[in-house]
Amino acid sequence: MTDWTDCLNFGISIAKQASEVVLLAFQQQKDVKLKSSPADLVTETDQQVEKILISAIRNKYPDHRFIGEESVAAGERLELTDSPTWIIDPIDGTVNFVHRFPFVAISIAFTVNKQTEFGVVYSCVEDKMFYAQRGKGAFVNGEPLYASGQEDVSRCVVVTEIGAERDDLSLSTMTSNIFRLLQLPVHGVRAMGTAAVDMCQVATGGADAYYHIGMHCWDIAASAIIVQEAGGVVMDTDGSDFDMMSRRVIAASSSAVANSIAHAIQAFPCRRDDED
Ligand code: LIP
Repeated sequence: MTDWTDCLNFGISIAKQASEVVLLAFQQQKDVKLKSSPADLVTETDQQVEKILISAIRNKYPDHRFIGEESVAAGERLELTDSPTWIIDPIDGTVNFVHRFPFVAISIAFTVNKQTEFGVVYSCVEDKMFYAQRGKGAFVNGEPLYASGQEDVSRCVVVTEIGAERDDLSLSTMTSNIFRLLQLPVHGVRAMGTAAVDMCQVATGGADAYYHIGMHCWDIAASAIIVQEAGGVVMDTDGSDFDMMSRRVIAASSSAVANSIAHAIQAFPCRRDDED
């Protein structure tokens, strides 16, 4: 079995280096462009950081492949193969970044044979480096992470996102899902504006669950393994196995909480990430 620790350490070091570009631009005026909706934003910094990360990795590992948010937005085919693949979100929380809301992350996952070997989520403004390697636990700034283990959904803080969709069906499903959860009831519902950091809150035990429909593989691939390695559970919102391409995820402190949320919420249709 190959040990991917060197790749993990490299991922951590380039995330840290690239964060200098993010933090410098964070305070400045940005040139903002729209992608799929009026709430799906991109800046020059997103594109610049993705290029920095990909070129650094390509120099060191010329045979490895990439799935990058901005490369896909620019027309590159999104295909997860068995080859070693880096799945990159250069700035998760671009809306936060544009508004200087202080939760933005560089998210890097690494897969081999379509299985995630490690994930790195660097929450740049907070200076929190979350990472996990398959079978080796999850950490933040070197300290081990543990999910809360909570089993009773009515005692949970649940994180979710409003998302970028603005069509009537997505909006009404998303808001009625929050209503349904509050009716269970849960202790609270939160949204930090970045799926990667949201899911890492489940890994810390600060939140007990996270669910979202409509995000992409680069938003959640890294944080999914961080939650799992912290002892949490990750599944599809329909209760089936987690599939990073399905654009639906529940991350939770326990199977009981994940299943309670899966029963409570409804999904709206969205194309899979790997659909042509
Ligand atoms: C965003 C997410 C955010 C989610 C949006 C979007 P981006 O990623 O992390 O939490 O609600 O749907 O995917 O575009 O900032 O990388």
